[in-house]
Amino acid sequence: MKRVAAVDLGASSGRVMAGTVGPGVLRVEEVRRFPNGGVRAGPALYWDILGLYRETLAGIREAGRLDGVGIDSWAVDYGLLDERGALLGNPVHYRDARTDGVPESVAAVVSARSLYDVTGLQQLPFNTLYQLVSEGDRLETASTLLLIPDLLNYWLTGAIGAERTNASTTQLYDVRARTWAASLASKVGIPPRLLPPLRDPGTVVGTADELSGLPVVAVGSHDTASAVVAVPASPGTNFAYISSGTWSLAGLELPAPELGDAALAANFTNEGGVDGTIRFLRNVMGLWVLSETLRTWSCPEELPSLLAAAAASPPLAAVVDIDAPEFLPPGDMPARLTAACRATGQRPPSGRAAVVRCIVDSLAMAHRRTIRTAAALTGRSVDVIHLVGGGARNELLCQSTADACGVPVLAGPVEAAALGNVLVQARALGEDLPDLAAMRELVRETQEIRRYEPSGTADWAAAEARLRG
Ligand code: ADP
Ligand code: LRH
Repeated sequence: MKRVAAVDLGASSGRVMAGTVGPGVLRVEEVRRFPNGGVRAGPALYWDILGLYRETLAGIREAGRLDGVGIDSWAVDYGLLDERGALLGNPVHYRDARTDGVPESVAAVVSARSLYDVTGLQQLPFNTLYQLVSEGDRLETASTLLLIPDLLNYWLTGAIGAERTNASTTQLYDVRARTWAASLASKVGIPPRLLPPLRDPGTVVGTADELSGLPVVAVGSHDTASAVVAVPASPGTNFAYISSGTWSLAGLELPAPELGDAALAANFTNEGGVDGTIRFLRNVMGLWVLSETLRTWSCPEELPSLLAAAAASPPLAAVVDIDAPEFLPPGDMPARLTAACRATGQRPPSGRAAVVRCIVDSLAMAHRRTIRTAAALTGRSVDVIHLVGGGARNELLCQSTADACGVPVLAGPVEAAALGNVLVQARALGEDLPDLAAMRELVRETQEIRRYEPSGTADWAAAEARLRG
């Protein structure tokens, strides 16, 4: 039996969970949860990285006796270290506007096709490559780049390295060779010396002096990689997954990257998973639009009652393309939804319940489009969708996703990323969990999962046509 702490830092909240793993046993309990999000200071949007480190340390100390700790977080963002190992500037939030226009300038140097050939990554304006290019001359004073979990691991242990699943989200990683794409980095003006040695999930990074020598284990440090470890898929099923939180990461698990022209045109990503798997998925804008709407209305605590009211409003009265770029930056989402409805000739939702219904329907519609495209691009069929993460608590979203996609949705676990983190640590520390199938079986046997059948009550195909205007 092992007892480990999983530090899971999401864009909306961070948590330290204590996990117990043994034969037939998988339990996680929340030790500490703390809010996370952007901090605007002057012209820039930052993360409160020192606050996150402080909360992480406090949570691990609160967890009691432990055999290890592992950290996962949202992807792409980083800190730069100087040659002394001190942090050069506060990590910038991926929703900051500093990369506006950068993808276009990079495209003039490296074509989208050759970028995709090497990295297999979805074009998102905030990919680490674009963020680094936007730093300009500042890169000259830096000696090392550390992604967020690697930065916290470094502060805990003094060890420098880049965990592979998160490295695969930078657009500086060669998805086939499984090395840094050093010549691509040079071509776009990023010094390859910044890129630290790669490490695999499941390796021990070092020990934390501040925590009485506790072993620190590299997990799938990209939160989505950890979440997909804990997708409770049964062997032999044709499953898709949606890791539903701030983003909806919707797609398939593949044994090898899919880098064809159609995948490039559909802007699908090939991220590296635990045990050499590939996550072939698209970033769908996610529950961010809903949480930002509630922030605009100053009523984040009213989420459950607003969802209940939305469930009682008519479905598909208005749907928008939730993946449109205007929904990426922070701001007044209800106003943006109104504009998007008008632009497609639809009557904008009136009243809060209708606005929430419009967001949930639009998100379910994007799930439909993305899962169907993933299936078509790979020639696979999808018989069931596993929806994990905070969105599994949203019954309206789960039911609407089953309805939109026309297949059952199995919702849960809610804390999938923490569970995947705990499982990979437990294996690294000697528990008998030989492969992903064994880990998923343990999740299936021990965690609460709820099934939603497609109800067939609304015409999603007609609404999809309307969305195009
Ligand atoms: P992240 O890891 O990206 O921060 P989470 O997986 O923690 O995201 O999911 C957060 C989302 O879960 C919230 O934005 C919210 O929409 C949803 N959520 C949390 N609690 C509830 C609840 N009680 N009912 C419905 N949805 C919820
Ligand atoms: C989800 C996530 C996602 C990334 C985004 C930046 O938390 O890691 O996989 O694309 O954050």
